[in-house]
Amino acid sequence: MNTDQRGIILNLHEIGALKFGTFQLKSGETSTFYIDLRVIVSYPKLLQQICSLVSVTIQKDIDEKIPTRLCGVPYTALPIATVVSINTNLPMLIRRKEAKLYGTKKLIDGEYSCGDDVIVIEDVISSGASILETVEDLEKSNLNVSRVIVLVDRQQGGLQRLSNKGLNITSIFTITQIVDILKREGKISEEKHKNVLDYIKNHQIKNDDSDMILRTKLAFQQRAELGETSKITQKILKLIIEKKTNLCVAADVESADQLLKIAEQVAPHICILKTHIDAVIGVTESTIKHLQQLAKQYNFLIMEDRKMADIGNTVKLQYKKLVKWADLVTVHSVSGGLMLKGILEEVQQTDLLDKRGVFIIAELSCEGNLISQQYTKDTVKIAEDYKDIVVGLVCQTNGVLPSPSLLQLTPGVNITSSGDSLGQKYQTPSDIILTKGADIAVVGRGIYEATNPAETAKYYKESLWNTYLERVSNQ
Ligand code: 5IU
Repeated sequence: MNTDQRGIILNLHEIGALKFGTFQLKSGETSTFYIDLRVIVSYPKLLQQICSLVSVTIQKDIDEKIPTRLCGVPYTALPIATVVSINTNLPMLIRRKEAKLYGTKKLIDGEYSCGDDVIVIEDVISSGASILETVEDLEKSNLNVSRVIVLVDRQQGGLQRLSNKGLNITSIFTITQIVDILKREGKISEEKHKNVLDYIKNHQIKNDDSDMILRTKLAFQQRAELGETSKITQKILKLIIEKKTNLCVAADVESADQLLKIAEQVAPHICILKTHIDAVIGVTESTIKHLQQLAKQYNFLIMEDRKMADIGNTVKLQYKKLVKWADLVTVHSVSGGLMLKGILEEVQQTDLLDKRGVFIIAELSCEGNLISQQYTKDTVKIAEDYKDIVVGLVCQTNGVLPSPSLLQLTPGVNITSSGDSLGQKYQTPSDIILTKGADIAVVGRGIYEATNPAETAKYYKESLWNTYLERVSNQ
């Protein structure tokens, strides 16, 4: 720590921005220290010194031309971001705190283009919740948060938590550095110093992977009742509960006749029939009608696994044909969230909201695929942002999907084979439901290539359902 930084800490203490004693926090908790940087606006010289530190910290990014915008987290960090903006000549954006109340109102003020890199500035971090809100709003506006700079880290685990979520986040000061200097300079007693360190140790935030535990531990019924579960996801959950099946059969056959035959055989045992209609020869309107009749009679949904991946406008065009008959479709997230907006618009126009849904591919089961961890993480965010239309993710690993209001669909299940010569990797029903955290399992060749597809489907159905019951009973 250099003399400028030491000087800033001493000044902050002098103006009462750093207080030590007993304080009641907003949360109701009692803290042994209180950081209130709002007062710095009344000390322009100190404000300038702090902002110079921030400017120096981000200079390397500016030199490398990474950021194009700055954004302060309201309210305390706004004047800091403003001064840094003037110092560095980086244009600034403001995230409105109140926009949420009005739904359609703009979230971000200022000028920007889709994909701009933004540096977020915050005064203090404890849990990191307000930074996350800002990051989410920026991302919803198609901005990319390249870095987060925090003035003071209360060292309660918030910074680590956000860093684990993939954010490039650093702090200028930690509370330990602050109290070390203040003790050394005789500004606070040994006892106050110790109280602060004890407080940090005993007040670490809980790591909230608890959401994840919640999803796999909650029963489908409980998940259907959650306020944030969409109508279409509720519909799927209710169907699964009624039929006691979380089996989806992939009917990857070559002809329309074979498709109808396998659909009839497995119909009583499935919640979803997954099709690749574009690969089936001889499909006519009457094939589709027949499938729909079966779906109605045996209470299952039809999912066209088209894995659309084009720009929004093209996906919307492709979807125009599918919306008429496919209850569910799959999409890749590679072109970003706006593609889902196109699908949602199409569903609204055809008055089918609550009857149509999308699964997004977040991971693939085949060897050598190019999906990275970051891609998967970003896909989860897109799913969360478009919950009205997205019913869940297609993924392979436990921990990817935290939200109990979304569904995890996992392909690559087979009890008699470990894979194929083209990279497919298989797992057992119990691997998929217990270890991988799947809600719905997809079985293709394991069923349609079996000597008796109907019996085999029944076997998979029971095995998957019993494993699901085991999972939720192990609370
Ligand atoms: N499918 C996968 N893996 C994936 C994705 C989709 O196998 O990662 I995304 C599809 C491909 C096929 C079905 O339609 O699921 C699995 O069929 P088999 O059980 O026959 O391998």
